[in-house]
Parts: sequence; C-alpha cells; structure tokens
Amino acid sequence: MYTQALNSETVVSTIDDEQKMTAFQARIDREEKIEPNDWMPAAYRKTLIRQISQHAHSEIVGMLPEGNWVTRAPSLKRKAALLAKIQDEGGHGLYLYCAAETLGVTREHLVDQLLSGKAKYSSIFNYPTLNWADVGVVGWLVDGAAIMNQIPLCRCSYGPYARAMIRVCKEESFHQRQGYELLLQMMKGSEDLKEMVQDAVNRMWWPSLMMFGPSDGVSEHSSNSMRWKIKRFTNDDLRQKFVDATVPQAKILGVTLPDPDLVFDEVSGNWKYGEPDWAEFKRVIAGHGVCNKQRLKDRISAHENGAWVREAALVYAEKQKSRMAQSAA
Ligand code: FAQ
Repeated sequence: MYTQALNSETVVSTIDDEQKMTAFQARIDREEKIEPNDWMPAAYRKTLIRQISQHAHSEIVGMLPEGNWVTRAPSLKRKAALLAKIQDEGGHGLYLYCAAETLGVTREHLVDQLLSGKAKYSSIFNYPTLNWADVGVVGWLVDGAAIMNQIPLCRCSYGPYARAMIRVCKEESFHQRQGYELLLQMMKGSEDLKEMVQDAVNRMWWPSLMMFGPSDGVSEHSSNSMRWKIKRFTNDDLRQKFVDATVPQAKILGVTLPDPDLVFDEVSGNWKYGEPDWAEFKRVIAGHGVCNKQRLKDRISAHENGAWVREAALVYAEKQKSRMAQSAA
C-alpha cells in the first residue's frame, strides 16, 4: 500500500517536472531571460553556479599575475592604468559572486571552495608574468580572449549573469586596449624591448588559446550549455574567432605568433592553427601548473589578512541596523 502511494506520487511529480522542463525550454527558445525566482531545472542551476563561480574566481586570481608588476611599472601613467585594471578585475569578481548568490549559494561557500583548491579558475593565471611585456600581453591576448568569450555571455539566458557581463565587457575592452597600446610603444623601442615583447607572446600564445576550454569533441558541458543558451558558441568556434581577430593585430604589432601551422584558409576565410598541447592544459587544471600552488597560497594569505575587514563590516552593519531600529521605535 505504502509503496503504491509513493509510486503514484513519483509518477505525478515526473509528469509535472516534464511539463516544467518543456515550458522552461520554450522560454529559453523565445529568448526570455530566466530570473532568480523562476523555476529552473536543477542541472541548469548547477551549471550556472559552476560557471559563474569559476568565472568569479578567475577574476580574483587574475589580479595576482598583474599585481606582481604594480611596484615595477615603468611610469606613473602605466602604474595608474595597471592599478585601475586590477581594481576592475576585483569588481568583476564581486559582481559575479553576487550573480552566483542569486542561485542560492553563499559567497563564503564559493570562496571556501576556491581556497581549499576544490574549485577551478582559468588555467591562464597559473602561468608566471616574467617581464614587463607580460603585462601588455595579458591585456592584449588574455583580456582579448576573455572579451571574445564574454561578449556572447551578455546574451546568456540567466538574467543576473547576462546583466553583470555587460559592464564587465565594457571594462575588459579598456583592459585589452591598454595592453595593446603598451606593446605598440615597446615595439617602437630598442631591440631589447622588441625581444621582450616577442618572448612574452611566445609564452602566452598557447595558454591564451587554452582559455576557451577543451576542443568541442571532449567538452562535456557544451551541449547542455548551448541548449540552455548559457553559451552561445562552442569552445572551438570562439577560439577560431579569437585567432582570426588576433592574427592581423600581431602583424600590425610586428610580432610572430609561435605557431608554424598558422595559415590562411581561402575556402573558410579562417586562419588555420596548430593543436594546443592538451596534456599541458590537463596538467594545469589538475593543479600542476607553474604557479597553481603560489596562487592559492597568495589568495589564502590575502583572505586571512582581510579577516579584520570582514569582521569590522559585520559589526558596522549590526550597529547601523540597531540604530535604524531605535530611530523607528
Ligand atoms: N581553465 O565542458 P567544458 C578573465 C574546465 S576571466 C580552467 O568545455 P564549459 C578576466 C571546465 O570548467 C577568464 N578550467 O566546460 C581577466 C570543466 O571543468 P568542471 C575566465 C577549464 O564550462 C583577464 C572542464 O574543463 N573566463 O580572463 C578551462 O562548458 C585578465 C570541461 O570543460 C570565464 O570563466 C580553463 N581554461 O566551458 C582577469 C568565462 N576550460 O567545471 C585578469 C566563463 C575548461 O566540469 C586578467 N566560462 N575548463 O570541473 C566559460 O565560458 C566556460 O566555463 C569555459 C569552459 C569556456 C571556461
């Protein structure tokens, strides 16, 4: 008797869920935004929490390689631009943590996942920034790749993520330009400066291509994310767009992209490129890149050193609340 009752409830709820799923997909197909209080499949929520939080972590960890150069910027102008850029990245992380919180997770939980090494962040930030030209190349290639990936996210089906990305993309385009302009200046300088730029490009080119994720054949999340219009293009499509946009910029700059297989294909109108080293990519995202340990160590110590700020903010918020309650009484 008990089992029968349970089974019939399960059947009703399965039918119910199927109807909800169909209605949900129809909303996505009509390009309606999904908002925090709307019904959504558990897997859609999980995918968004995963992607948005990884994105937030990437912004916060991404502050570190550039932070390494603030005290050594070659002029006041460059220092001011670099500081502004790094502050922007911190801001992007905060918008994104807020967007993730609308899905029912707490920022504390997400930060714990980062600091305990459980959460991923973009592989690119596990490479070192060894010379000043790296700051320019991070702007040109890393922000360039980020923009290519993130402009379509402004049309993501989840409202809070899409809206956060509009402002993020505006700021990222300033970041990309400051990097490219910095490199243009260096390329007008001495042979040593030109070599420095070429060296930075040689080291950052392949890791920048890896930012788009594994190739489509092995990308486990792409098909669901495309169906749900979280992602609008596949990893390989975005990587190709990035290569096509970047090759002419490299020519203007006067640097060589370190890929002997790079060739223009008249039929497709695309630049064909060689295969990134996917074994290296896997090693880096598994925690074995050059800087993974250092990045986590730095984030943990920043978190610990900032504990008093979080405590003070909480005490201040409590004080404000009790003052408001007193004045309302
Ligand atoms: N690094 O099935 P897919 C920035 C993981 S922000 C590490 O293809 P999906 C700003 C992936 O998470 C840059 N992990 O996954 C800045 C998944 O693992 P999981 C960050 C990677 O989600 C600039 C597994 O591999 N941008 O640069 C990477 O459909 C300058 C299977 O992959 C974003 O996060 C990778 N490169 O596609 C700051 C944009 N690629 O979760 C400072 C939003 C893949 O199952 C200075 N994110 N994985 O354990 C996305 O668009 C997507 O999440 C992708 C991956 C494209 C990253």
